[in-house]
Amino acid sequence: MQSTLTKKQLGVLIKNRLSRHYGISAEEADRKQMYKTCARTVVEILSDKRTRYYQKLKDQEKKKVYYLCMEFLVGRSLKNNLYNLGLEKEFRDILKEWNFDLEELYEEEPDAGLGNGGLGRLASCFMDSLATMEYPAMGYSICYEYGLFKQKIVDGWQMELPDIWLPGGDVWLNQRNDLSFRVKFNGHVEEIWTKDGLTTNYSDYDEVEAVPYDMMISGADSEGVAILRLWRARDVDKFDMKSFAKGDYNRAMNEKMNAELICKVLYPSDNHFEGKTLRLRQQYFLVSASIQNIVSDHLQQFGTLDNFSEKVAIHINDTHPALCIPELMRILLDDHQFSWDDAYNMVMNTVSYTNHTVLSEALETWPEELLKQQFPRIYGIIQGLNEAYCQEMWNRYPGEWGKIERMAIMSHGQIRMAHLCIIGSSSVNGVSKLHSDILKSQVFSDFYQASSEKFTNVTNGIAHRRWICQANPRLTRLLDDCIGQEYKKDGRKLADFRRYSENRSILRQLRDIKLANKIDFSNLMDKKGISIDPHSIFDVQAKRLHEYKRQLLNVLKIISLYLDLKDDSNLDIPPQTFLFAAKAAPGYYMAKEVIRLIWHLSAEIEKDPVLREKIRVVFLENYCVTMAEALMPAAEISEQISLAGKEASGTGNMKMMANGALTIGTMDGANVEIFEAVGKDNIFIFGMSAEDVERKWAEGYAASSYYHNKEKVHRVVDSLRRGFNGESFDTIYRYLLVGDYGVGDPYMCLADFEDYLKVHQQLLGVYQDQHQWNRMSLFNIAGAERFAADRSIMEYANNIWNITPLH
Ligand code: 26Q
Repeated sequence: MQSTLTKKQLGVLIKNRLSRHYGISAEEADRKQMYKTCARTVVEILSDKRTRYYQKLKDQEKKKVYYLCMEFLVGRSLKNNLYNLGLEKEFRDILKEWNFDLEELYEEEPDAGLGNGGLGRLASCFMDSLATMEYPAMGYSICYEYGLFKQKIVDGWQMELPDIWLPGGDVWLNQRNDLSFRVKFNGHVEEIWTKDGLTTNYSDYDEVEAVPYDMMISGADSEGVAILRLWRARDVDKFDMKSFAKGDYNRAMNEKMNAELICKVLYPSDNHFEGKTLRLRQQYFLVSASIQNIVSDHLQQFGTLDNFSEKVAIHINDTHPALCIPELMRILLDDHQFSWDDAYNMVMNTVSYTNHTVLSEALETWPEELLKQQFPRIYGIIQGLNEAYCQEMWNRYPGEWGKIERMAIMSHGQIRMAHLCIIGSSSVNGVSKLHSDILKSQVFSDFYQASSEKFTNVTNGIAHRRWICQANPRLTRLLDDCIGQEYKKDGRKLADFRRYSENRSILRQLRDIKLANKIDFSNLMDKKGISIDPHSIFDVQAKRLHEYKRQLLNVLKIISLYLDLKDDSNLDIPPQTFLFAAKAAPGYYMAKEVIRLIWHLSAEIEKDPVLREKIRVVFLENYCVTMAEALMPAAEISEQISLAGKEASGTGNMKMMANGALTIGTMDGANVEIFEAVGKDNIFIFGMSAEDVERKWAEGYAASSYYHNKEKVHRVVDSLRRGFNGESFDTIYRYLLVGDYGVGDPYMCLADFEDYLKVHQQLLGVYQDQHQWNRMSLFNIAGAERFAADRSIMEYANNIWNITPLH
């Protein structure tokens, strides 16, 4: 990677800044001061770079994409930006002269945890690709004061603590004092007939000011900088003078508190819809501020909206920003006097939508009444869209009331946000081949029949520079030696690594690298008082805790092994460490129960000095991006065991394979494409396919039949009642056998259990043959070739957004 600043120049920049901010010299600074100063220096470098880049973009009048998402799981920024700017060495060297260790400074930075998991991390990986490939792009989200909660486990039970990231994280945010927009809530809408036709009058509304804070993300070895614009809510009338004058001080202050409540905290539910009014207000706040900003920028540059959809693409990441569709309609209709049809066509030609889930409990539906009360004008426009669409379908499918009812935006007093998105977008995509097929054939099949041209797939990808080059420098050096540097900008080149599959020296080096990474990770854990044997197999399941992801199935497997070992402690199995990392949504009882089970099982095993040499269970507290960056390079087995048909894609699966872990998984989400990439000999697949699952439901599924007929199932399930570490897990026992509907758990753990055990045994057998294992690992690293976020972004750019890079 290129750099333009010398160590000396950097030294001057940093010293000047230290003296300006703190009045101290480099030798006097403490670590925190030095971290902040380095971060501020990087921000200054980025600002210059951005100015140059944005001028070029403007000169070229390029079409731009705006990526709207309620979450961006950014993680840390210092290391990523230094790496991408090609300045890591210069910073490291100058800091060393002042007795600072750059790696230690990195540790000073809190994670920007403005996301729940996969969806938010994907958005962040995409920003990296957009900047690196010099696509004109901007991300929009909310500047939450508190990100995703910090997890603490007390006696096995998850507790949530606030994530206070801004002191320390704020250095990356540039407040744009010159820019703000007003977002209107509540009030009344009147329709008025004038000589020019129907107009609307909106009155009695409340207003909140949206103030942008920009985070800059450097492209890697490129001129590009992506801006992530985070909105903060501020009270418009800083103070309610009327109440104040009347002596009502509390009320005068309360008004202000209400506005600022909007960006107080990120909702912590992942893959689960929570119909809270404040969440809806957050969504509209993001959407309204962003769309106003986009339209006003466009007008400033072009002086007209006639070419809007030729110059602007707006992408909505899941349905959460769906209100941008009626919001853009509103601006075109009310502020710019577009006709309804022109406005609708303009919106449709501008907006595209990605779906991230097929779980019915995650699909957003909001009560009509709530929308009507919160944003009456937006409600009216949604009604209009609904009526027009139903009419169109009526003309197309006369008499098919059932079908039209199924497709409507509004039904039974609810607004279906996914339908609004499909109807208001020109493109709808899923995030893996299987997922996109399920959207077409099941979830949105009526829409697919009506408008098949809208539907497409873009399989997810990861920022491989972050997840390989930055997170795993040892592997990066080996790759550089073997296949050169090209893969950094062109992920497909990773495929060249396949050439080394018969090279014993390279395979041994791969093994040494994995061991060194495992030792690093256990040293890191040592500091937290957790002891892990780096010579045991690292078997990792790291992802949000959710029933469909089946952490419970993994636990059942471990219990089975544990019971085997209790029966015969001489059992010949290689030592294994089962690592779990997962946050549960705070109100998700069953998820918290599973954490409790993992924790007590771990405690029970720890008490047995013989057994714990063979298997150990570790629950890693407070999983976050930074922990993932240490964990992925150390993982040997990647657990991707969701019930087939439920995981839209998964991206942890890609991160682990890229770092040489082998997948044990079901044919779900992107696992299917990982299987295609590495071939059947380099992955451990088990369990029912998505079709098998459908068939099983149709035939009639009963968990108890597995319990009664399969001896191993019986034994494991019974052990839950007896419990571990003195705690019973009767709730989980009943969940598995009875569930909410009397047929057992809805994610069919017991149905896949025996096959899972069998394939896991097989995997342990292969592990004994180190040469074979390393070869498989190599094929996984090479196979990660197609899972670079750069590839995903190129597909979006070419097939959906129709944008081209700067050069
Ligand atoms: C919605 C309404 C109210 C409150 C919260 C939410 C909400 C928040 C987050 C709903 C869903 C999410 C997150 C979903 C998510 O992360 N999905 C994951 O997206 C990844 C990227 O495409 C996929 O790889 C995963 O398979 C998918 O589960």
